[in-house]
Amino acid sequence: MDCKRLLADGFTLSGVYTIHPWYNSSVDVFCDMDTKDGGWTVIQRRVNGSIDFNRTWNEYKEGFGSVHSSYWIGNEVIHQLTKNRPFLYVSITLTNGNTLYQQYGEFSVNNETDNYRLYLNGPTEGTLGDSMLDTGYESMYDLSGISFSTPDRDNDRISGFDCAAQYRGGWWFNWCHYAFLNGQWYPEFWYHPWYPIVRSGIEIKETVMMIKSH
Ligand SMILES: [Ca+2]
Repeated sequence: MDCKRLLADGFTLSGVYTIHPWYNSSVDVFCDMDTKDGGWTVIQRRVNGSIDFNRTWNEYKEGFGSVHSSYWIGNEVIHQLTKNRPFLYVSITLTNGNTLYQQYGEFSVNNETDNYRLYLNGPTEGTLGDSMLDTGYESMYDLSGISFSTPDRDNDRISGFDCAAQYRGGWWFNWCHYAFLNGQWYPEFWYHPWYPIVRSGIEIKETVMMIKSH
């Protein structure tokens, strides 16, 4: 049971709900019942810098933060919720109030044995532009097919360099990235939140990553 199911059951207000991603499990999440027909399960949300996203492998696995403000729902939950390859919807709100978004047709995260490897597929559309799937030059920054890395576990594709430790957050790092929503909050240095539309140094007010099954 997820936010889409809750919406179908008549819960039409955005807010915090308890969902059951798999048998005998329960987890609190923020449900967005307004954006694009609602029913979105929020897996990442940041509204300020109060929650540090520079965390260990196990913290990213289990999740951290508060569903009432900023949180990462946890890679294990994301894995369980994405087995049917739902839509992924990303948004970034800037301090001038503008909200930019990008939607992808298919999103899933494999199990821990496979280092929570990302699968991402089109079609994609939005105002952020595609900085995850097809970034051009020799695919060095394409993130589909890439393992998850944290500052204490380097699974990126650069030998002799540790993207997660260098940029201080967990993510699917290739060589390293054009998109990275778990970076350090302003005024700390956040490298390429969503290049080239949201470059390093552009102040961010809110980020959201959310999913909805087809
Ligand atoms: Ca490396």
